[in-house]
Amino acid sequence: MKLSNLTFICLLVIIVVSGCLSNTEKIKDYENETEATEYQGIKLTPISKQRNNAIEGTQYIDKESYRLQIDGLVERPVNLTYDQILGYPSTSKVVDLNCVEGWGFTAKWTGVLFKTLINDSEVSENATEVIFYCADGYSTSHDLDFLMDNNIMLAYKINDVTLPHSRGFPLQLVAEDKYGYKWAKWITHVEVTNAEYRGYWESKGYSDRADVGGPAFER
Ligand SMILES: Nc1nc2c(c(=O)[nH]1)N[C@H]1C(S)=C(S)[C@@H](COP(=O)(O)O)O[C@H]1N2
Ligand SMILES: [Mo]
Repeated sequence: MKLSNLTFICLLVIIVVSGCLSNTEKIKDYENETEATEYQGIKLTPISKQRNNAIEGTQYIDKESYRLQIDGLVERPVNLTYDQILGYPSTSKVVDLNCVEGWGFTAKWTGVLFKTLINDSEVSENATEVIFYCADGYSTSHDLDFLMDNNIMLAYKINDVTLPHSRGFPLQLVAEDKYGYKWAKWITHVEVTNAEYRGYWESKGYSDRADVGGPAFER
């Protein structure tokens, strides 16, 4: 009896400890990176003061097994590793994120321009729209011209630190001048198309244009 009690307690301890270990593994974000407080004279919102919300909570994407799939109306579909993405020329810019619900923040974003990322794939002549699919089942879309003409980037750093898991690691779209729901996080798949598409919130009635300052709802 005593022995089996001891066995039971040991098992319990093992389960609890292993649970804790895998948890700390999960929540590990950037290390040895210093957060920027301002950039080019613009004061940045500290990451700890930035809000965020997501339909299914934080997604934990493994850096090693991660692949970004780019396909649809392109000559050469590709599957990029995290390191390949970081290998492209990087760009930094201060951009405000404005959620349609009224909150927002100012951050320095660092990443790769969409047009740079898509260049090797060669977009087809008839393409008009780009869909961003995310690890949590979320999706949103943008006009191809919007992404190309406004130097829209996919960010892997915020305020000089690697995008935390809670914030969309490895990639968040910096959809400048569009409401927050157009800023796809945890992007896994980019599809180029010429079909109409309505993303997660857009299909529920939120504006597909989503211009900051414009109407929230629009059919
Ligand atoms: N994959 C995914 N991306 C998402 C969302 C989501 O639920 N899932 N929410 C969107 C909304 S409504 C907002 S306001 C921003 C918030 O981004 P943040 O974490 O940088 O604050 O993420 C957007 N991107
Ligand atoms: Mo939002």
